[in-house]
Amino acid sequence: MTQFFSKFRINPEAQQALQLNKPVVALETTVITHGLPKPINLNLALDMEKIIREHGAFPASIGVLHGEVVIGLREDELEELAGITDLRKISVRDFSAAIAQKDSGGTTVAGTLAMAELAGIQVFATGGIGGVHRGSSFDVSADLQQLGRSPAIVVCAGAKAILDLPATLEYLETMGVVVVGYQTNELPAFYSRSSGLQLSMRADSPSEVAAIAQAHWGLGFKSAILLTVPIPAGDEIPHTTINTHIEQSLQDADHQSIRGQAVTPFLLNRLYELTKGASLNANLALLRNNAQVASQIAVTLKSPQFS
Ligand code: PSU
Ligand code: MN
Repeated sequence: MTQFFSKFRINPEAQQALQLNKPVVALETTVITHGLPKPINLNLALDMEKIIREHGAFPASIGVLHGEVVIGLREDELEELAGITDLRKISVRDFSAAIAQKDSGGTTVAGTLAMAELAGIQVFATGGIGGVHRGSSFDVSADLQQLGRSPAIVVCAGAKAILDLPATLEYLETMGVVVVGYQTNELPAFYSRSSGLQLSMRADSPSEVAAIAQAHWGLGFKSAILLTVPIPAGDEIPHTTINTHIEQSLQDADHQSIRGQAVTPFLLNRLYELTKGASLNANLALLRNNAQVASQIAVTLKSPQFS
């Protein structure tokens, strides 16, 4: 049988950290290419990497540059990704085209998870995952499928209320994803700390999270642990405030017939406009917070108790 090897590059620092069994935290790049406005996107990416280092772990931002999958983008490479408009948004189905056509792009949660698994990275920090979109359009993010396939701890602030949150939770259950509330019993709703949806599992410390992961993977399961961390209280936008804006942005998307991959970036941008920037501040705060929690967990996973 013919063997194909796609181009795949791990930067020397991340490579060495992995070889020496040091804690590494993967980061996605769709949030940079499609989720945040310039130039805040680059600052945020560098900020998250800094936070991860300050907490004793190594960051590995993952993306695709000129047809090459890169694990651990250098600062100049992050700058390049953050600076170009109209880059690809790379989910599982999109790698092949990006590689064959030597394109660049940001990897989604699904795409990043798949590459983190290939590289042997166990912890991944992001903002919010994709999910089941509202309505009956069959728009279900590939993030949910990939969470069912890749054994990693994915640290997020839940999923945004632009999605159908109850359906998203059901889908995660179907995929065998372990959804854990971090210091909460409820699924956080990204901008808001609560959604009213109860979770079956809660963990209050990094070692409780690590113990859950060890038990799950120890039984041979390959799915992810989705650690849902509420946005810090001071940065929260209350449900009632954000909901009217969400309804408005969903209506706008519908009227403008926004479909497919464009839906999530459109809604994020519309919310940013409607909240006059407040949604952006919340988004940045929860991303930083998730980088911190993820690095604490990565460090704990490498402690003698768990490795
Ligand atoms: N949620 C956010 N910001 C983002 C995304 C999600 O708050 O930028 C990105 C993530 O990369 C996620 C992707 O994986 O959007 C989901 O896109 P879709 O719904 O097309 O699967
Ligand atoms: Mn979609």
